[in-house]
Amino acid sequence: MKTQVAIIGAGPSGLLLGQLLHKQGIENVILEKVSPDYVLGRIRAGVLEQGFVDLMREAGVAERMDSEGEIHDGFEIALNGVRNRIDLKGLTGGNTVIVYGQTELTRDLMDARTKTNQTTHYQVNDVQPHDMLEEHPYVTYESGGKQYKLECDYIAGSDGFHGVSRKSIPKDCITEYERLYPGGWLGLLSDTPPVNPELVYIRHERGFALCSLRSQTRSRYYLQVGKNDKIEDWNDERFWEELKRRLPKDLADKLITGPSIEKSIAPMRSFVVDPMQYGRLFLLGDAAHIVPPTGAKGLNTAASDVYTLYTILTKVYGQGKTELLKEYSKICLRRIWDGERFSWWMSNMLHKFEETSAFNEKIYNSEIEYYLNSDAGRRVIAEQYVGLPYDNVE
Ligand code: RFL
Ligand code: PHB
Repeated sequence: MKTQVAIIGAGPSGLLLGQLLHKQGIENVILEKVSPDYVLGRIRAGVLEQGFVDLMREAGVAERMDSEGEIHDGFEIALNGVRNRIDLKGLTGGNTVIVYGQTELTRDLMDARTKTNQTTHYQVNDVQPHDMLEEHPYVTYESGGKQYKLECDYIAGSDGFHGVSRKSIPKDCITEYERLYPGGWLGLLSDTPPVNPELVYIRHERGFALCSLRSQTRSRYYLQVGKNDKIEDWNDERFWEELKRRLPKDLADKLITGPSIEKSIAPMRSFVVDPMQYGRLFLLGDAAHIVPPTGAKGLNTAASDVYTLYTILTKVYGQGKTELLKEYSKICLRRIWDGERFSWWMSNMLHKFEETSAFNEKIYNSEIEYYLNSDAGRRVIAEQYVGLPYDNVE
């Protein structure tokens, strides 16, 4: 078997890259470890920057996102019971974000791939990239008891944080930067009307909370939980009680609760690998970097990697500009570190970690109060939340 670009992983990064390359006439095959239903069952991101939205449009898969996604002009940060609005549109000269679930956009990308008869092999095992430093790399895998070899020009490693792509690079060729946070996010999805039409991020002495949504009838709430907490410790009743405690009073009074349709705990981690490439293997999205979810940057930083690789490969195949290939990592990492810094900062400002000294707690409280009470401070938050521009690829 032969293709131009072998893509490992059918998450949003791999699927979006595949669709964009297909639009440019660049053939690709996706290899995915689990089933389509399993991929769609993972409830994750909800907030899309303009850059992501533009890529979905360029890929020709934006119809449902444009009709069902909600444009958000602002969001709130509640500090010790007081609500503060960040007017994204006003503070950034007209920029906004779109609330549209990762599950939905993944479904749209999968459907587009099926309609255009592109190949995705689901439930394949032992995926392994080979000869990444050679001119003719290939990927081997097992499916239905048979071994396969997929020859290609380039390999896109978009198989998430636990995937095989990054692990295939010799340790002495990369540097990994990591910060683990003591605790995680417990998320609950319910078919109840959201407590507020816009997102509310909450700093509270009992810990961080977030009120998010998928639509005006479906809510997504999160609570910061301890590092040893397990999902079994949190029945729905305990979740709602704790959320009410952390909400500003007016919101607590109007919170509508209901049975959860999904509940999971996500760890909080900052992670970057440098460089994000090894010969003809290019890492994208969570395979190369992770952020704690506080700034809503995970999927959005993945999108800028997709943009960069897609633009480079289009110029390589269309204009023979192979010299651009070695620029991939450098172009991606500049913007990635912006996303890492913002997510780390938002996490520090809004969470309560046991390891933080009483002095630092006071400093964080003072710092976020300062930002929220200053026009310049709110603008700094708004500009990063809507997403910094993509770097030129040339
Ligand atoms: P994914 O989504 O992890 O997809 C990787 C795919 O690769 C497959 N795979 C393999 N396939 C073949 N062989 C192997 N050996 C393989 N190993 C793995 C996996 O099965 C999977 O299908 O990575 P991708 O595509 O880079 O996408 C990244 C995003 O999923 C992630 O960054 C975001 O979800 C992060 N995130 C958020 N990002 C935002 O931009 N805005 C948000 O509001 C936001 N909220 C969130 C989030 C992540 C969360 N969790 C659970 C970590 C909220 C949460 C709670
Ligand atoms: C979500 O809706 O899942 C969500 C929104 C904003 C975040 C993280 C997650 O910062």
